[in-house]
Amino acid sequence: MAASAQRTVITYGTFDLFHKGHVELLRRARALGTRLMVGLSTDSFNAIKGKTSAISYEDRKLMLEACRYVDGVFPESDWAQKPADIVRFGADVFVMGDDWAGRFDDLARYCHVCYLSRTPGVSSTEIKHLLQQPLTFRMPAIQP
Ligand code: C2G
Repeated sequence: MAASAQRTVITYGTFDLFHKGHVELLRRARALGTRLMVGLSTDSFNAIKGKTSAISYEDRKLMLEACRYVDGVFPESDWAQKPADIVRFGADVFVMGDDWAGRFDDLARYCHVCYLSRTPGVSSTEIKHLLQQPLTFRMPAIQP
C-alpha cells in the first residue's frame, strides 16, 4: 500500500483483564485508519499510574496482539513518550476513551486527537470486584 494511503492510528492503555470495553475502543480506533498501533502500559508504568494489573505485560501483550483490530503493540513506560511515538510510527490519529477527554489535547500539534465514548458498565476494576464475590452466574448444565 502506498505510504500516502496508510493512515496510522495510535492509542495507549493497560488493557488488563481484556474486556468488551477494550475491544469496542480498539474496533472504533482501527476503523479510523488502516493500521492501529497500541502503546501497552508496562507493569512498572502501571505502578507510576497507581494501577496494579492482574495480568502481566507479556500476557496482556499476547492478548492484544491476538485482537483482530490491533496491528502492533509497543511498551508504554513513560507519560512523555507519546510525541516521539507519534513521529516514530507516523501516526495520523491519536485515540483515547473519553474518560481522558482533554488530557491529551496538546498532541494536536502532532496529529488528530480523538476521544471515543467509553463503553458503559464494564471495567477491569469492576471485573476484579466481581471476582471477589461468590460467583452466582453458572453456565447452564449441558443436558445429556
Ligand atoms: N475503555 C473504554 N471503555 C471501558 C473501559 C476502557 O472505552 N469500559 C478505554 C479507555 O478509555 C482507554 C482504553 O480503553 O482508552 C484502555 O483503558 P485502560 O486499560 O483502563 O487504560 P488506562 O489505564 O486508561 O491507560 O497513557 C494513557 C494511559 O496508558 C491510559
